[in-house]
Amino acid sequence: MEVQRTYVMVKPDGIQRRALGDVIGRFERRGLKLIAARLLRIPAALAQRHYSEHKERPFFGDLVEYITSGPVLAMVWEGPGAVSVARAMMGATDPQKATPGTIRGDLALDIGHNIIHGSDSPESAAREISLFFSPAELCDYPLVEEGWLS
Ligand code: IDP
Ligand code: MG
Repeated sequence: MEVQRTYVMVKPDGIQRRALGDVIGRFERRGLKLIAARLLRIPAALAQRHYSEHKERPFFGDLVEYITSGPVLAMVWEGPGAVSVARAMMGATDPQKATPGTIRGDLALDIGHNIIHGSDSPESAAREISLFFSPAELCDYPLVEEGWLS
């Protein structure tokens, strides 16, 4: 499987719920590699760009308000098939429909407070990574276990 990078973000409710260690631990245990991480309060203009595909949706205003309501942890994770692997680990957008064992299925109850974001395609990943990180902030380094994972 092709090595990919994906943009993952623990949303403000995930930070308030003290879910950072759990979420990061899941990605580490799966074998993905952390390439970049930054804690930030997203400015409204950046939130609108990040979620621009949803700008006509009725929940867009609430979504921007939610994602800017406190700090988020922005991350880039890398590994074979990282984009779809991360999406599967997150579970369905609506936590009511998310399978137990997934992040949303284990930690969330409400679509308006679903803990985590992950890119939905390699193209979205490239766009979202570039919104939150400069190329120099992406760390390229080997992990000794890589030969055991791919
Ligand atoms: P995703 O986060 O699983 O990719 P999207 O459809 O891209 O799901 O929606 C982006 C985010 O918008 C969701 O994670 C959720 O926070 C919010 N959202 C999506 N649909 C609704 C809704 O019907 N009501 C409120 N918020 C929603
Ligand atoms: Mg999405």
